[in-house]
Amino acid sequence: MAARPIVVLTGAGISRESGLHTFRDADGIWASVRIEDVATPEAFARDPARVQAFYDARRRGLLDPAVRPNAAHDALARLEREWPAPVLVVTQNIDDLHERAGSRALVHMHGELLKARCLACGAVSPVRQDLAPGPACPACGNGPLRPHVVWFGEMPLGMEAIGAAIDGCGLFVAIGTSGNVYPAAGFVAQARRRRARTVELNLERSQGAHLFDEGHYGPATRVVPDFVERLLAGAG
Ligand code: BJW
Repeated sequence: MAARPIVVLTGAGISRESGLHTFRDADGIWASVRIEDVATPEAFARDPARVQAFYDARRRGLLDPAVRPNAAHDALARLEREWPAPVLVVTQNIDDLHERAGSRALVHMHGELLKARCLACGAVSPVRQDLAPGPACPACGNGPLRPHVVWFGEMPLGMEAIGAAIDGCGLFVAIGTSGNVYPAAGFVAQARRRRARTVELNLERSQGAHLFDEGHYGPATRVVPDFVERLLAGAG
């Protein structure tokens, strides 16, 4: 039978072994900072300096030379290169580790830490420096910049393309995500309605594990390369 398109949804767990924190694990980001203080438009309106400092620190962390793509990112880039049908990676992560590993068909549904958005003209521009104190918008020259990330209550990016890809896929794989945050947590149900095979790859069973046809559990650097190897060998 002809190979069918694949959609891969990734979350913070895939980047954990690259040195970046997850959100809801015991040592995760939300254990030390409240969502309401840093990850909502209301928080930014109330205390922009605090929100900018939170993302400035994470941007500096991402740019640390020790933070590099791991074997799981590499395996997904290989899958895209070698699978005979389209492979789309939809990531909730704002890091750039998928691109650095070589993934090209990629949607950052929760935005990108290395981009900023102008509050005046809306232009999105690359950024590697702190936004506090902020540089001016390179497009209009005067607007203040905010991180180009999707906070709670804001619309995730690329939803139309993601929906179309899930509707047309034969395999949906979720990697390193707890399934707590919508709309991403609902993608598996959409894939099931379209009769795609659904697979969870995670450190442990997520709260939505029962929604998947199968699960493989362990660190992403082990389970993702193993799964990709089996898929490409035709025994997936
Ligand atoms: C490993 C591992 C290893 C560890 N190997 N695995 C009530 C019901 C339903 C929905 C809502 C509701 N009330 C509000 C909503 C909507 C809301 C929402 O979902 N809230 C829930 C909390 C209930 N969602 C929104 O507001 C979204 N927008 C929206 O819905 O717009 C309206 C809309 C309507 C219709 C269609 C479309 C849209 C926006 C959500 C924005 C999320 N933003 C954040 C922060 C910004 C970016 C940033 O700062 O980085 O995005 S929150 C945070 O959570 C971040 C992540 O992308 C996201 C998901 O987290 P993730 O990746 O799953 O991480 P963890 O930590 O939760 O899980 C890690 C997993 O890895 C764990 O399972 C570990 O076991 C595993 N792991 N080590 C493999 N080595």
